[in-house]
This record gives sequence, structure tokens and C-alpha cells, in this order.
Amino acid sequence: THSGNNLALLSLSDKKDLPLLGNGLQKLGYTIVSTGGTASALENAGLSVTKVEQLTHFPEMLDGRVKTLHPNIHGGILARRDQKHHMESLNEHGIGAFDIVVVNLYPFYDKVTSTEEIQFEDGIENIDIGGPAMIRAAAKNHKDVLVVVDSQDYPALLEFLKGNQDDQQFRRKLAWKAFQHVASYDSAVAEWLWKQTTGGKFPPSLTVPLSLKSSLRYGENPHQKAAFYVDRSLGEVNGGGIATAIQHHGKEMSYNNYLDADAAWNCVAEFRNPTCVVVKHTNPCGVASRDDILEAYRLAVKADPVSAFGGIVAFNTEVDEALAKEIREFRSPTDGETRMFYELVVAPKYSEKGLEILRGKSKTLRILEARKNEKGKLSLRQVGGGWLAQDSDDLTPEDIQFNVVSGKAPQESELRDAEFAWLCVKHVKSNAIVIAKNNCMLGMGSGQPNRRESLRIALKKAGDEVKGAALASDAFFPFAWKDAVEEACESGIGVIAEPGGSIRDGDAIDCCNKYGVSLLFTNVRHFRH
Ligand code: 93A
Repeated sequence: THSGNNLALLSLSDKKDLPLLGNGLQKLGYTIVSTGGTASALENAGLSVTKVEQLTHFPEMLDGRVKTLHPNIHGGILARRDQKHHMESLNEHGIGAFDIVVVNLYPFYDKVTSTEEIQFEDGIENIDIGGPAMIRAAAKNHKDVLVVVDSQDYPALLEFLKGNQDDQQFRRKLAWKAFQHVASYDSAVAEWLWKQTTGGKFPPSLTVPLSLKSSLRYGENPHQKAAFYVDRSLGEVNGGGIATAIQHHGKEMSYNNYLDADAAWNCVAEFRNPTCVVVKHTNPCGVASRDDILEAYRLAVKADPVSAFGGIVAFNTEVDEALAKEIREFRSPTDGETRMFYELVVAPKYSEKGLEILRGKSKTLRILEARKNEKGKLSLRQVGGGWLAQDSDDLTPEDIQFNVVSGKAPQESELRDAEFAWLCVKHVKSNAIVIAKNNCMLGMGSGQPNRRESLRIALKKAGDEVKGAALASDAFFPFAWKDAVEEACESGIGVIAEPGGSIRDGDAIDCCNKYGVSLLFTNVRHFRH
């Protein structure tokens, strides 16, 4: 041991596993010093504790705003044990040196993101000042002071203390985590204050509080190192999305798994009816909505069984026993024999039985339970030397109008198909074309640098089923005659939905009128680059 005092300072808002820590420290002969609430909790657990006031000879004051901000506390944390005059100063003032500092902060994130509206003053009071000061002091002096900010690290701390070997690596790791923790905390405060002052107007303040979730085995390719960070600006309680999904089973999530799961989950979560989405390389290659989710699943796979193999399957309904069995047993429609293989299943819920059956499908199958992304989130992308920020694209068919610009008006069922295709096309990489009918995607063309090529791919996939189907295009057609619009009309498409806005809109309308196809302008574009 370093100071010989065996003194530990504990100040914890979140009392999780406090008895475990307190007992462990006491057994190892440590004297515990604590702030009011933490001291009470320790006493309730039958442990003896010294109150901070006994060291500071000062009551906790200003409603607790000043509790630990005192030389008798900070001197005991910051003194360098290898500097004689530091230790002499401590002696002179009767200050004991702390070996361990365990602090977690006022729950600021949870407070300001809780579903109940809170007063501005409440937010302010939840900004912890004394806690970060202790954490930073201990982290600075980590050579001699162990700093812990996460209850998950209690067992490792106790193990470390039991051993006789000092390990500076362990201490540095704790210090790194401590500074990470405080930095992310302060970012959340800054972000909240920015929202309070500007009402959340664009451009946003970019103190995005990221905290490391996990390091990944590798990035998009095996030669790239990678890690995954969680955006804590929404709080752990309310933030949905893939970052907060629970993994119930399967191999470790990879970089590409996260990308694909995100794409699949974002897409499926936008549908109201029971829907299955199959994604490959971030593009939906099968989408189907049905009252019967089993049927939706089969149709989504059948849309493109070759691509679906090794893909990501997403549902917006619970995966129950029947659905899990279907996922386990379903054979590839290409040969009717091979059982379908997937990287990952993501859904909002699993029944106990459903989960058990899926677990039995394969050891590697990743099973994720996710909550819906909040709308109005900031989307960030990196370019060389900077970041691009934009609002997330939250518009769905319910938010927009499908204006009939052709002579012929679509039938009610065609309009439904167009809306379905429109919701799909938003999730496909540009240039994006989707062909759909009867709540099922029949074909899609994605990522081609020219729209006509995307159309041809989509038409080829849809095959004969294209007759009377709806076609959605994420952006307008620059040319109509002898180009994409005419090709679509000739294929037998019943209705086309596109943003409109081209100088040749007139050609597109004339062309649709010639072929008796309905044309809808949405005035909304859904580029996805
Ligand atoms: O209000 S503070 O910023 N002022 C302080 O001096 C102080 N010291 C510890 N908040 C302070 N704390 C925080 O109190 C800790 O970070 C911890 O979250 C909490 C523990 O209080 P209690 O032990 O009374 O529950």
C-alpha cells in the first residue's frame, strides 16, 4: 500500500453495489470517508463510516453545493507521495492521504432526458461540481490514487487491492476512464445548455458526448482498427437505436453488423403494419408488410433470396415461438433445400420461447433487441478534415402529399403501393428505384451513378410481377422520352411516384399520359448517399 493510511473516499449518487464495495474495502482494512447520502447508505448496510464533515470541520453547505470542495479533501487526494514536502504539508495540517476515490456523479443525463419535463433550475442543480473535481484530482494523481467511476469496476478494484503487486497500467486505465467519464458528462451539460439557449436550432453545438461502448475486432475490413461509441446526449434511459440495443445471443457484433443492423432497424421501425425487412450491405433487398408476420417474413426473403442469404433480418413486431420456428426452418426459395442463414436478427421484442428457438438456430446468430430511434436526431458524417451535420430524414408518407399530375389518377390500391414503395426507397442508397405491389417490395436498384441503370436493375428483379405495380424514385428523372420514365411505362408499371422538380417534368407527365400511367409528385426528395 502507498500511504499506509488505507483511506478510501466514497461519494456516490448511484448506490448500486455499494454494500459490495463497502464490505470489500472494510475487510481489507480501509477506513471509509463519505458524503451524507453515501454515509447513510453504508451505515444502513451495517458498515462504519467517517463523514466528510469530520475531516473538513465544515457542514455540508449551500444545499449541498459545497460538500467536498475543501483542502482537507483535495489535499488528501492531490498530494504527491514521492514529494517529501507534500507529505510534510499534509502532516502539518493533519490531513490524511486518500488511496482510493470512488465517485459517480449527479444523474444529469437521466434528469434532463426524463420523460417528465423538468425546470431549468432543476437541470442546473443537477450539474455536479464537487464530484468531477474529486475524479479529476484523483485521476491526475493516479500514480498513487485509484479512481473508480463505474460500479462494474468494483470487483476489479477489490481484486487489485488483494494482490501484492502494484500495476501502473491498471491505475492509468482507471484514470483514462475517469477523464472520459467527466468529459462526456460536461459535453452533455454543454449540449443541454445549448438547447436551452437556442431552442435547439440549427446549426447544433457539437460537443457530442460520446462514450466508448466497445472496441471492435476490426473495421469495415480486417486491416482497419475500429471501435463503437455511444451518443449519450439522449441519456441512457431514452436514447433508442442500435447503440442501445441489447444483444441476447451470438457472435460479437462487428463494424459491418452495426451498420447493417442500423439500416434494417431504421427501415423496419418506420412501418406501421407488421413488417419484415431484409438488409444486405445497408440496402433493403426485401421488404414486406402483412397482418401475418410469418407471411411478411417469407415474402421479404423471397424478394431476393440470394441477397438475403447471410443478410440481416429485422421485424417491427415481437418474435414469438411461431416466427422463431419459421426463421429457423425456412429453406432458401432458390433450391428449396438449404436452410436460410443470417448474420443477425433485430426486433423490438422476443418471447421467451422465441428467443430459445432462435438461440438454437446457430451459435453465431446475433439476436438484438432494439428500441426505436428518437426522431429529430442529428446525423453526422465524416469527410476529410471535418464533419457534415444534418437533421435526420424523418419524413414518412404520412407527412407528405402525393399530388396527381397525370391525366390518369391512381386507384386506391395503387396509391397504397406508391406509399409503400416510397417508404422503401427512402432507405435505399441513391440512385434509388423501388418497385412494390401489395405491401411487398418486388425489386430495387441502388447505388448506381445513373438512375436508368438503377431502374433496369429494379425491373429485372421484379420480373413479370411489375405489371400494375408502383415505382418510387428517390429523386426526379432528368429525362423521360427514350429514357427512364418511358422505360418504366413500357414495362407495365401502373403508377410512378417521384419528387418532381426537373425542367423536363412536362416530358415525364406527357410520357405517362401517353402510356396511361399515373404519375405522382411528392415535392420531397430522399437522397441517401
Ligand atoms: O453539489 S456538488 O457539486 N458539491 C460538492 O462539493 C460535492 N461533493 C460530492 N456535489 C458533490 N458531490 C456529489 O454528491 C458526488 O459527485 C455524488 O454524486 C453525490 C453524493 O452525495 P451523497 O453521498 O450525499 O448521496
